[in-house]
Amino acid sequence: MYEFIKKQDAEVFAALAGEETREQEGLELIPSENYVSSAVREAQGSILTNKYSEGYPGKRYYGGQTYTDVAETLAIERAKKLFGAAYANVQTHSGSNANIAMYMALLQPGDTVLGMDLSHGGHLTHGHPVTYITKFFNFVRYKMKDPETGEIDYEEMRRVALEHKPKIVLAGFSAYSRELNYQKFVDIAREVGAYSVIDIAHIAGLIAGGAVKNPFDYGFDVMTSTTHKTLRGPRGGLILTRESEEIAKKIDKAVFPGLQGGPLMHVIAAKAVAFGEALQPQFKTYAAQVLKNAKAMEVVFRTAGVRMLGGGTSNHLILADVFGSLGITGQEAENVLDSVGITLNKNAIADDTRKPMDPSGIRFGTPAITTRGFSEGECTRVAELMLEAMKHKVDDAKLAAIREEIKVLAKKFPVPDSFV
Ligand code: DSN
Repeated sequence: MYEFIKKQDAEVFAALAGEETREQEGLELIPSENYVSSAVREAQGSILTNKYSEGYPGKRYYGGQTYTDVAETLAIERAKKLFGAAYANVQTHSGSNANIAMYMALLQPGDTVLGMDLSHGGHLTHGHPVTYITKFFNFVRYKMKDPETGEIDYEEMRRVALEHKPKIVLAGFSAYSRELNYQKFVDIAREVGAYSVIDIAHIAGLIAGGAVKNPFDYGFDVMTSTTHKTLRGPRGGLILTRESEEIAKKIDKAVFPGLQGGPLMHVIAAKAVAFGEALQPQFKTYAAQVLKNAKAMEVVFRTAGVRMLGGGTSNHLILADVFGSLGITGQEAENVLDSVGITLNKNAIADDTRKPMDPSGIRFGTPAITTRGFSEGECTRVAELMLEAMKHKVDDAKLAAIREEIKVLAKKFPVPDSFV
């Protein structure tokens, strides 16, 4: 592998080879990461990177689009089928771009969005003050009513909506482990005349695989997403419109020429391949197993008395208050687990009193290890080893033994080349 890079560029080759070993010998528990198939990587590494294709299939600004049109149309049609959408835009380079384009399509400067507070699980692009979009749009927030159950404060959400008259009611999250009450979001949006939008980046694969509910079944107008998390595609974005042609047209215009220039046609071809994989029956089994594996890890943490935000998980991720329960900070936990070959991320917990760079929590999940073929037994063991490592964070001999066990486990479950 990488034979041309190896001959030509020793420095980049060393980085790629190092990452290859890191991924093969360690366990990836960052819940927003996954492994793609070799077919997805072939498409992403293909000659389509050579092509400029501004515009959309059949309506491009440059010539030579016979094959780019085929690739993009396949991606669009497969995305529509996967999610039950009438329209799909597959051009956004990322989930953040998908959200920005969605705001540009549906809002005028100064309009208001009602979204989830970052500290309760929302995403930066849902209106965190550090982001540039907050200079143009006004963001108001909702939170969990009770971090112990994860239930959203829908009454307060409705009150804020009635007071601020948002143009968008935005559901979705990047650090939240329960299912939302979709009907309440849609009802509140309709009551105040807002668009109902959900950012499904984290759970797109679970929706596509039928392991969790599809928000379109509850009447959401638009769904934004990434393609590289549970959906197991290349890094990129996706915007789906349930039924309105008017909204879909606004979204297409906002993506190009509004926000982006030439689409990444190699990535779009890789999206088409990944969506094709997600349409296979095996993907349903995968999505269901992601949830079962997360539950198995939840049981270990609960038995050990570790506080989990939302009281546990109904999806692919767990947010654990390790500082409150084990006296180890999120950063310390991330470091010690990294040293034994387990990659996850520190994460703020609801109303965290600690700083974002060294918060109280860790966030971890099962999409990537499930792709490797882990089932509940392996996941239970990984959760036990995580607790052991955190409890013995200064015991080098113990940590070395855990590192060895992780390496053996990882080697037993190599990252597969193909999922179909
Ligand atoms: N960085 C992603 C995540 O980890 O959830 C969200 O953008």
